[in-house]
Amino acid sequence: MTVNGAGAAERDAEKIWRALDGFRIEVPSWGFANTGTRFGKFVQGGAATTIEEKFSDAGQVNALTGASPTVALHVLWDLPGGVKDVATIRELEKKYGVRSGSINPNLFQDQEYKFGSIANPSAEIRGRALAHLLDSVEIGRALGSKDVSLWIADGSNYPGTQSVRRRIEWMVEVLGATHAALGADQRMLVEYKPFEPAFYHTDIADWGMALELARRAGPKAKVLVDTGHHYQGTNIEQVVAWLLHLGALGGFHFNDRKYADDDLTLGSIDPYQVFRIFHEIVSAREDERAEVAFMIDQSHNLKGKMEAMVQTVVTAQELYAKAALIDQVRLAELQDACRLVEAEECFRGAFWQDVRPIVREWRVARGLPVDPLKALAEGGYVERVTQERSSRNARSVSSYA
Ligand code: PSV
Ligand code: MN
Ligand code: MN
Repeated sequence: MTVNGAGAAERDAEKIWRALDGFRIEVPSWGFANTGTRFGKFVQGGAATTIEEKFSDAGQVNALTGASPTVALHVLWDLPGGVKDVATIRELEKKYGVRSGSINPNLFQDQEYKFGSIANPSAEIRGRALAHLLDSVEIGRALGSKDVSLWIADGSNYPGTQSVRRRIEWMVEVLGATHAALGADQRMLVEYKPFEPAFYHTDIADWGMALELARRAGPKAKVLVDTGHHYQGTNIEQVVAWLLHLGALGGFHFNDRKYADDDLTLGSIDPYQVFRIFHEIVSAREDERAEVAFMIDQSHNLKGKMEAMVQTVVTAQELYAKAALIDQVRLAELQDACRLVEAEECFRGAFWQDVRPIVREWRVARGLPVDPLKALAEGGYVERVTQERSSRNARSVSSYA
């Protein structure tokens, strides 16, 4: 394929191939485990219950899609022994051909975090939360993984029961100490969420709070945007544009939702929103884009875990390919001239284009299955692991929180 003298179709293909070659999205270990709602957990025969099974599943998703070479780990769920478990993880990385990605501390499950972790009024509990964060930094360093990804569930349920302002100071202190422990190649990502589990105030409720805490912590702290963590109607792509502008966007947790933090598969409800977010990334400067980690954060309660994950990665690739099709130069000209309808058509024309034939060609050229979901269905992996895992799944249900 050549750029010079190439027709529009060839230019489109070239753009898409380049975009796909550079596109990576991390899968979460917890996306392969049994999950449910706060009302109950639904057991799937093929769900992963051990860290080895999670690596095996992640390896399979990467083999089918070529786009997910790393798996996010949740410290308490995947490395209950802390740093001591690093050697096991290293073995699994070799065996299944996927590396450890972001390290997710767990500051929400322990009984002592009932009134908060890093914002708990008890200095002793804050100290233990910090110790867990420092362990997580150490795990990340030992595994050579770049990001320690923090979601802080702290908050309160009733007005007047906690001092919002003193809690800010406590968080600043702990996050500063965590930042100080980061290695040269490490970052910490600060995730926000408006509510749940807390229902009156959440200590890091939106991107402004996350940004300020990240800034106060230091230059290696960035903001993580989980697409499910906004009020309805929030213009998420505008948040993304601002964070890019400020050099503060560290990464994403992708999922979709209809109501709140539903953790549905990407693009299942509003693919146009994902396209709009990707447009902000694609139109950013190369150095800004390099800083943005794409991760999946989903909970597949009704769909098969493997099918849902492959479907998500494929959807992400297709929507990213669509965003790459936008003629950025032309769009900027139309925007500057305020030719509104033409600008809008230039933008959404890319969204409506069926990129799947080109994505299929790319898959073949890269030695990947032409249709990953079909290859999964025909490959026998799900049947095999269901047979191997079903008796254990029937007996015990792995914890999700
Ligand atoms: C919280 O809702 C969240 O999005 C955080 O990223 C957690 O780490 C993840 O879900 C798993 O509970
Ligand atoms: Mn998340
Ligand atoms: Mn969430």
